[in-house]
Amino acid sequence: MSQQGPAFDVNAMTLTRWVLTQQKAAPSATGDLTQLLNSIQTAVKAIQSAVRKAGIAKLHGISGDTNVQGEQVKKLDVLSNELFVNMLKSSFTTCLLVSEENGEVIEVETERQGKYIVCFDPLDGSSNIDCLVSVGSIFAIYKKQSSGAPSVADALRPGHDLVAAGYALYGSATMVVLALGKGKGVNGFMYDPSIGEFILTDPNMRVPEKGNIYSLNEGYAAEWEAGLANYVQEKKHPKTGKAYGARYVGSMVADVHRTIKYGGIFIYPATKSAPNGKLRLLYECNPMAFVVTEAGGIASNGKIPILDIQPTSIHQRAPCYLGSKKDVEELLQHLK
Ligand code: P6P
Repeated sequence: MSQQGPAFDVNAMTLTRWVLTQQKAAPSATGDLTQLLNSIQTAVKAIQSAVRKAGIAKLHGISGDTNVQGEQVKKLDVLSNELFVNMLKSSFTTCLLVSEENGEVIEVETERQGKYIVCFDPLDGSSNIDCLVSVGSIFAIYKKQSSGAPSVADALRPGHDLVAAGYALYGSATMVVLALGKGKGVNGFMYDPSIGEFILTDPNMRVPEKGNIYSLNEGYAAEWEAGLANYVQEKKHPKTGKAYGARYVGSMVADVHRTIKYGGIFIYPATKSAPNGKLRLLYECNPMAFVVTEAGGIASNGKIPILDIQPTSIHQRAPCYLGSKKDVEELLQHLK
């Protein structure tokens, strides 16, 4: 009798296989980046598991709680940060880490050092966790260029120096989106919990040239510069054509992923009280700008491409206007 049940793909293109394929296609590759990306994959698998059982395991709320076993539970973003730090350090491929959760750079101990610097936000949007809104992890990878011991200068480099960047979205499903630069494009891998692997479901993701969605927090409208206010007004009351739709999750990974998939524009602007906006350059704006740019979109700080900004401190902020080429260009005209 034939076995009934869903077709099982015995040759699935997993993230692990895909990264290995890229390595083998690059003559100078040593396999270190493969090892690094696999360590990020492990951290993401563990985070997605914690995020999805947070309510049950009482992982929500402030740190210091105790769970039913009386164990001290870590706040999800503390847990996520420790997972990233431990997996990256034990990959023997990194020498310096910059985390949203750590005030100073983390230098990897000499005996475990490798040639990469990783800037990451282990759980972006974590303030949304308790109401079950999507959250994400964001990462950006540089190869060390300087000689001698690693220092903060090795992380203070423009985003166009990145060798790879991406994010994990813990949404209705979990997806890793990865860009390796050098024209390799942007690829999306959906997590299949039945086999514990990320499967290539969105090959060669491209940002539509123009969309019909604008995404920003309109609660700050009183603080917007005139150009931005005029742009948003025009999206709502166009002289010709249909008005744009408004979508804003308040979780950068969710808002940017939707912008890549559907097109349109995501904005976290400069305002009168926050002239550099809110989003952090090294581990929010740069990695997202790298992915969006590799997918054919545009990412600007309102004056220059985000990837051209020369960082001066590891937690500095930058205004962020990114998405479909035509939509961002139209906004930039209004900001002039
Ligand atoms: P606001 C989440 O706290 C975050 O860092 C990003 O993920 C998100 O895009 C932004 O802040 C939301 O900020 O001011 O609109 O709540």
